[in-house]
Amino acid sequence: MNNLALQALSGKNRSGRPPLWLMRQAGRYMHEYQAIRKRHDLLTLFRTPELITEVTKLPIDAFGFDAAIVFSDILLISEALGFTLRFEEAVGPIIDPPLSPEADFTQLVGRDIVGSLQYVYEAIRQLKRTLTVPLIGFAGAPFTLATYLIEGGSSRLMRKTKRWFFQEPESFTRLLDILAMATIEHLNAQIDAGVDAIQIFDSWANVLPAPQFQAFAANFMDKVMKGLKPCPIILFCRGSSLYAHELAAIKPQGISLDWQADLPKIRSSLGKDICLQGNLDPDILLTSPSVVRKEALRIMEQMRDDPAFIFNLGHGILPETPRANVEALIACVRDF
Ligand code: 1CP
Repeated sequence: MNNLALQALSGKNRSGRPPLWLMRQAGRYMHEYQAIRKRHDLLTLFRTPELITEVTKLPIDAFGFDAAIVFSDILLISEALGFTLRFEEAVGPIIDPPLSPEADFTQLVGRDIVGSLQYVYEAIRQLKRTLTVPLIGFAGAPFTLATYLIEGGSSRLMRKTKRWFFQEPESFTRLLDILAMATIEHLNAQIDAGVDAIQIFDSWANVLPAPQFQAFAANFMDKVMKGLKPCPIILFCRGSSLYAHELAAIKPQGISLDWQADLPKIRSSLGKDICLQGNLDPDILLTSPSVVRKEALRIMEQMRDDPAFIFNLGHGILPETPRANVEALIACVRDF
C-alpha cells in the first residue's frame, strides 16, 4: 500500500515530495473513459459496481496517482431520498420535480439510504481487494446537496435557495438536518466498506454571506463530521480561501483549497497540524507543458518539505484538458 497520501493527511510525510491526486481525476479528459461512456450512459456507470471499479482505476493505471477516488457522484443520494435524477448531455444533472419550501419534506425522513446505495459500497469492497493506493470516499455537504434539490440542477445564482433560507431559515435548517442524517448514513457505510479517507464537498458554499456560511455550511459540515466513524476527513468548498479558518475550526484532518488561496499564508495562519490540499488552477492545465511545469513548481517551492501537504487542483479537472499537460504535472511533482 502506498501510504504517502495517508502520511500527509496525518502530517507525517517526510519523503520530500507531496502525494498527488486530482479533483475529478476520472473523467472526460481520458480517452479510456470516453470509450466506456460511449457504451454506457452516466447513471448506468454510477450504478454498476464492476463499471465503478473499472473507471475508478483508469487514472491510477494510466498516471499512478497516489490515491483513488470512488467513481460516484454527490447527487446519487437524491435518488435514495426519493427524487428523480438524470444527467443530460451538455446540460448536467436535472432533479425533476425540484424541492420547494411548500413541499412536505418530512417525506425525506426514514428512507433506506444505505439499502438504495449498495452498489457504491459493493464497488468499494471490490476496489479494496485490488487497489495498491488509498481509496477516498465522498459525499456532498448538506448545503450543496440542498442547492441541487431546490434549483433542480446546476445553478450559478442560487436564487431559489437564497430566497428560501433568507425568508424561512427555520425550515431550511430542518431540511439541512434531514440531509445531514442521510449523508452520515451514506458516509458511514462507505467507511464500513473500507475507504481510507472521506472528502466532503460543499462546492456552492461560496454563494453564502459570512453568517449564513457559518449557519448552513460550516455547522452542517461539522454535524456530518461528528456523526462519522473514525476516518480521516478532508473538507472542500469553493470559497475555501475566504473561509479557511471556519473550515479549520471544524477540525478535519485536511482542507482542500481553491486556486485563489495563498498556501504559505494559510499555512502560517492555521498552523502546521492541519493537512492542506491544493491548489493549481484547473485552467492552467489547458495551457502547455512548460506553463504547467512553471506553475506547479511555484506551488511545490512554496510548500517544500511540508509534511502535511497534498498536491491537487483548486477545483475539478476540465474535460478538455490535454493529456500531455496532466503528464507534465505528474512528472513535475514526482521529480521534485
Ligand atoms: O475522479 C473523480 O473525482 C470522480 C468522482 C466524482 C466526484 C468526486 C464525480 C463524477 N463527481 C464528483 C463530485 C461532484 N459532483 C461535485 C463536487 C465536486 C465539485 O465541486 O466539482 C459536484 C458539484 C457534482 C455534481 C455534478 N456531477 C455535476 C454538476 C456540476 C455543476 O457545475 O453544477 C455534473 C456535470 C456531474 C456529472 C459527473 N460526475 C462525475 C463525473 C466524472 C461527471 C461528468 C461525467 C460525464 O459527463 O461523463
